[in-house]
Amino acid sequence: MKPDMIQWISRPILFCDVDMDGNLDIVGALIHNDGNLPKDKASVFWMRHTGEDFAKGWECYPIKWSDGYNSHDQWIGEKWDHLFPTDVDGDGDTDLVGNVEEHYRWIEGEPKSFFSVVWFENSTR
Ligand SMILES: [Ca+2]
Ligand SMILES: [Ca+2]
Ligand SMILES: [Ca+2]
Repeated sequence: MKPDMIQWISRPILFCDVDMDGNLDIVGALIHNDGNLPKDKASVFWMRHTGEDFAKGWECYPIKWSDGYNSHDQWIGEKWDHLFPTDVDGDGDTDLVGNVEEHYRWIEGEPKSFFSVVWFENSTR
């Protein structure tokens, strides 16, 4: 069973050896559900494979917690589209690059849309 922090609708999911221990891990991201992605959900997460039983040998870590914004609308909220593993800073470990959309947030009475490209530096080493 998935840890509670990632029990939500998933978006990008990919295998990547985040901690370079020779075991492929899983990184992924979640999406809002009708504008809601609760603060207790990891909007971007890392599931580390411990190398033990494939069905049970997983530890789950948040890379980014949800911002908890709740618009109550279908297509509005924190929506991760892509994650791409690559060594952005050239230090030998694999970082993550992702993009996220947040549509029509109401800020000071005006609808605003945000499209962001985000780099998550790998700090496991
Ligand atoms: Ca690993
Ligand atoms: Ca790196
Ligand atoms: Ca690093």
